[in-house]
Amino acid sequence: SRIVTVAAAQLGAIQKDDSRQAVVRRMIDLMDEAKRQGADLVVYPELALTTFFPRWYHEDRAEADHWFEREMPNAATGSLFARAREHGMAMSFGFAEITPEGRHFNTSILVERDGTITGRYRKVHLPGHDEHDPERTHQHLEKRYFEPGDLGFPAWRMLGGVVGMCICNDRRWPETWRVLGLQGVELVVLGFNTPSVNSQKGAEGLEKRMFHHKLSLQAGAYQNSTWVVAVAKAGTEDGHHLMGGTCIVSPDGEIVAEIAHEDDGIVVHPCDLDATIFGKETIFDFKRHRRIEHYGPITAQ
Ligand code: CDT
Repeated sequence: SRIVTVAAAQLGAIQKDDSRQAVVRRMIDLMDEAKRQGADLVVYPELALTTFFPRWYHEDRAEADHWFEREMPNAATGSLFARAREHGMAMSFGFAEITPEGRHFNTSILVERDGTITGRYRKVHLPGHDEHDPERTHQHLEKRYFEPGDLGFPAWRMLGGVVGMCICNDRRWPETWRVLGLQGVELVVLGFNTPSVNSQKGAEGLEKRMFHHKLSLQAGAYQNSTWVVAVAKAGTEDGHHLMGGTCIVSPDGEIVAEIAHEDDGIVVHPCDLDATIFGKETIFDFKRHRRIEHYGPITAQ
């Protein structure tokens, strides 16, 4: 067996006025607890360092730049990297990235046990809209503040296995999972900030949102025979509620661990990467069973 013990480290709400330093202190507390529980890898949410700022409209987009990180690690996150190195723990977290050329991405990284950033992923499927929409119950302006990721869906050799990332809305797209699956991915880590109501369909409340969340994760895991670790930023941020639903899904598509509250907290599971082998060599042996001659429309307009 190849056991990677993973801690899914959920963050409760982050208010607009909370500093990066205060959030990093919370992340370190979760990391210390993950260490006590034997974790090799700790996974934090999407946009872990700030509130979910795409809910706030700025006519001048540049006014949102203060939510973005110009380098990683930086002054605010140096202590997080240092503590991870001290613990010999790998980690993954999301943040808003601004490149030296001034490009904006919704990004997450994979950091090795020694602090090296091995993997960088930039969110491909940006949900929401790019102009203020008074018809909605709340704004979801990811298309205003980010451009679609330009790195595809890579996977990396890490922790003795093959690890990939995606971010939040990406989990709803089978293409995300299959592109990762085709690289033999054994563990997919992802963070999310999911409002508990649909801004365009008020009646679609928490229960259905949670169902679609888990449905997407469980299908992605099963159909590609991979572990999935999905981590929420949850709770009420300046009056806006984000659902929880942090969980770890096995390559059989079963939820094996989950968090039932909406505060800071971890859930830990020993993920045996060898448990991915059966599915990959039988029903989802892509080499034997895929019929790509029929898949052309997927990449056509
Ligand atoms: N952060 C993120 O991608 N949230 C989306 C909300 C979709 S509704 C605009 C999600 O897929 O959970």
